[in-house]
Amino acid sequence: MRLVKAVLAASIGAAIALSSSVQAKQITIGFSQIGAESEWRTANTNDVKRAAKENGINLKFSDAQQKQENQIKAIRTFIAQKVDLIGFVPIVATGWDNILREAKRAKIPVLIMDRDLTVSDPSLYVAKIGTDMYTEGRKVFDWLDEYVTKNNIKPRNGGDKINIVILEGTVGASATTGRGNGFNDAMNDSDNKDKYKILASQTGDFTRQKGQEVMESFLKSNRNDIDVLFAMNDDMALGAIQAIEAAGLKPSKDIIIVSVDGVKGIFQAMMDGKANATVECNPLQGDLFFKTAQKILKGESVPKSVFVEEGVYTSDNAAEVFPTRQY
Ligand code: GZL
Repeated sequence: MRLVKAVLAASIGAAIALSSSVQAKQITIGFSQIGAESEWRTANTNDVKRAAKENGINLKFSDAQQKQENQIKAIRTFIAQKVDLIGFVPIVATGWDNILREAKRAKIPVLIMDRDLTVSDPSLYVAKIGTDMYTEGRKVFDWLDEYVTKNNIKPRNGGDKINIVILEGTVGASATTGRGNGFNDAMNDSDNKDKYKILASQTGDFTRQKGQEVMESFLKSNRNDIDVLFAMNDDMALGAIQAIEAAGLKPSKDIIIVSVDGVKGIFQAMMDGKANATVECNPLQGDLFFKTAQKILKGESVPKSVFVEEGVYTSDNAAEVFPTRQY
């Protein structure tokens, strides 16, 4: 009987030691971030690093400086380092199949954050944590149409069309295609679709500088015809505001300005009377990302795609909401 008790005690001891060693083994995650092109991206990066720390993750973080080839190199390095899991934000939607096959051969799970990707085999990544960019685009048009109707906005040039210019995001990025498709579909579904005309649409690559430059070119060719700017992120809208003022026009009055993200800079512009509305795209995805990663590494099943919460903010509620903003 004493032998049985001794064996039982030893095996319980071994089980406790094993479980503590499993718990003690810190998870190592390799994460490839796009770069630092916008206030949104900086907030996203800060939240990833905060959440990794708070979730006890050993984070290997790589900044790709806006280049897909740098992301591919970073993922290959993570594979060589035998990390437990690979996370990345796909700067553009395509061109990932080969490197993700290498990760699959190395039996390293891949979890996507923020932007979406298109692969030939959905098993090349486990899941995606991000935002619903198509709905963000639809929300932009729905807000604009309600604003134009409620305020009885008329074309500045006396014509019969409300003329819209669009500052697009990075070419090939899911945020660009999603928001563009959402905006266009909402317009085409609207009873008021014949009121609007898209005068020009060009990439500003999600940066403030390019947004200003492209808006300057729009104004050069259509100064007195533009009624609305839809900027696919707030940073490009902030650059465009500088161009609009330099052209002697009043942003948010002569030209209605609606954008996406909800960063502090656009809240300040709305409070200054220089922007009209922003559709939130929530960058605070870190906790959801690392909790999902931990589930994956425990062998638990997770949904293929999870969206974080987001709202719409206007110059009417900017001052009230501003103190609560986290990014
Ligand atoms: C959207 C994100 C976009 C932001 C931009 O989820 O990928 O990239 O809207 C950022 O500000 O550059």
